[in-house]
Amino acid sequence: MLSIEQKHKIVRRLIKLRIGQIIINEKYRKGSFKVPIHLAFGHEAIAIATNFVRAKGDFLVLSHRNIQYNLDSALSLRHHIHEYMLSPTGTSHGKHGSMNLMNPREGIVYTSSILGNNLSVGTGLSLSQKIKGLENSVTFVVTGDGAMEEGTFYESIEFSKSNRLPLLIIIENNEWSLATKRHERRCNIELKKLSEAFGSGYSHLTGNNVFHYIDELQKARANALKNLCPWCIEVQISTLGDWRMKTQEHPDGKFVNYHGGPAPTVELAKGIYIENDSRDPVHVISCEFGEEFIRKMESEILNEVKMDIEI
Ligand SMILES: Cc1ncc(C[n+]2csc(CCOP(=O)(O)OP(=O)(O)O)c2C)c(N)n1
Repeated sequence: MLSIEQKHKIVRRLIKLRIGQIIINEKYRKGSFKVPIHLAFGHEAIAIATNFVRAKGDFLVLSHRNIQYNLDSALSLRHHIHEYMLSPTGTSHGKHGSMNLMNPREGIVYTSSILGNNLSVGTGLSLSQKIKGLENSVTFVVTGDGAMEEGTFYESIEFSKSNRLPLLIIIENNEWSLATKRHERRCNIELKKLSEAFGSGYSHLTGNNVFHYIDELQKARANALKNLCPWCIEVQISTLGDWRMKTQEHPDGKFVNYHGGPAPTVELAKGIYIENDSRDPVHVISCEFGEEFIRKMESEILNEVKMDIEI
């Protein structure tokens, strides 16, 4: 059970992550960065929950869309921004940029821009922990619904089950892969049944409530360790900040997933809320703590950020 102080700290991290992304988006739009970035508005609840639940000695293994995990773990927004400028003062000394950004000091030991590659690397890392006798170490791998189509997804579940490895696979299912919606490109994959077929655990997370996600991840981590098996955690996510293209066929606008690049509809001047429903983790915590509390936190964090970087 989280204390109210712990809850406030978590809310603060979530708002800080949203503000950090908004500021990066502004700078991105102005052409300040040397690398392409995949923003993750709407992915904040699962990222904060994962970083909160990870124990010392656990590994986190990421893919191209990793800002939500890395920015929350970064020493400061300034260090993170410097990394995107490929500056030696960046989080990773300007060597990894965005799509391969890792932070081993904070347990983010590998990040890959090669779709699906992080699953096999994560499985191997988990095996190495077992060989070293580090029995309490869990490896978290984050992937998307598109990456699930890579063969290594299935091989990694099979391998970690066969070798009794506690591997937590977090699938951020935003229903999109580049410019195609899931149903446009493939059949539905019933991940619950697939997990059962391998003897892997499965959890389905919806609603973007960071505290609920923490609960569920803690249970999944404990179960994966107890049963020494992989655990798939499918998280329903909407990547926010999209735009709508008016066409003859879609006079009200066809949804366009911006995948990478600046989010066209997000602006610092509009504040930290992007949607007024459960797709937006900021809206969800606002329902629990009240808008006034969130706005106060927003302005405190913005003041801190202004002292740290030039907006
Ligand atoms: C092996 C490989 N194939 C193709 C790509 C190109 N690519 C980059 S991101 C992406 C789509 C990823 O979709 P998803 O896993 O759903 O993540 P999302 O971007 O939606 O968060 C593709 C096909 C790649 N990076 N690596």
